[in-house]
Amino acid sequence: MSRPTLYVIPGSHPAMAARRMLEHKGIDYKRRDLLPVVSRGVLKVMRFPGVTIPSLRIDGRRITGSREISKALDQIKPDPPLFPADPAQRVQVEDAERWGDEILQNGVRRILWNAIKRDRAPLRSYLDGARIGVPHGMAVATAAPIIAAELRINDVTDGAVEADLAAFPGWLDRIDGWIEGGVLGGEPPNAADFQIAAALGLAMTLDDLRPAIEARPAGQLSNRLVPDFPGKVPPVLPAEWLEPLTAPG
Ligand SMILES: N[C@@H](CCC(=O)N[C@@H](CS)C(=O)NCC(=O)O)C(=O)O
Repeated sequence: MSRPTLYVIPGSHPAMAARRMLEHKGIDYKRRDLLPVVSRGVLKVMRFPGVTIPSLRIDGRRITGSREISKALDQIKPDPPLFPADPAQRVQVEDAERWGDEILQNGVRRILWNAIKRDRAPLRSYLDGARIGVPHGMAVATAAPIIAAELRINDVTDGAVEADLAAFPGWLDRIDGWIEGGVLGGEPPNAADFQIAAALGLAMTLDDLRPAIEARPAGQLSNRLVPDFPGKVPPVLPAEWLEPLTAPG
């Protein structure tokens, strides 16, 4: 098999999930770092089936989407498996992975872009170790149109982000429940573990969110599977939006 290429955006949580899954499988790959929005054009020209990150070129196949990638990796290299062999357990992992993609991943993305809208300087910290073809300082200085596009593409309204933060404690309860029930946090880690751990890894790069996450089983799972998520955003979100996360009990 020629060396697969994984297309990522620095700081992308589903891309981090794909990276960790490839590493977990022991599949050597090339990483190509792209800037948001620019990524859409590149993936289109390369005839991927979608325009989002992560996308993976492997074994002559072009795959777009973190969940499509987890499935394909198990077909291409079954060991160690990303999905349990037992059909009932597999459904539980698929459900948790889907929730991690559709609910948690989108919520964390909206929260991050809302924070970046308020202070763009931390963008640079997400570029650590990335090769984007332009100096990192220049990328941040010229990021305004990219930020505006991401706010639009991802429906990042203040109302949506306030609602995401209100829902966040319930999301953490759900993840802790899955860990307690053995759907997440087992050995070997499954596709839902990687999907959810990567989203929480990105969430914990925000100083506003980390204290509410890191000590919980969910936060520990993330730190174990994605210990080095680059990026750091100092406190920037309105204090009243964070009350659901800081309220005792
Ligand atoms: N839910 C999909 C979505 C991916 C997604 O929206 N990726 C973002 C990066 S986190 C992206 O491609 N953003 C660039 C853009 O939309 O221009 C997955 O898990 O693969």
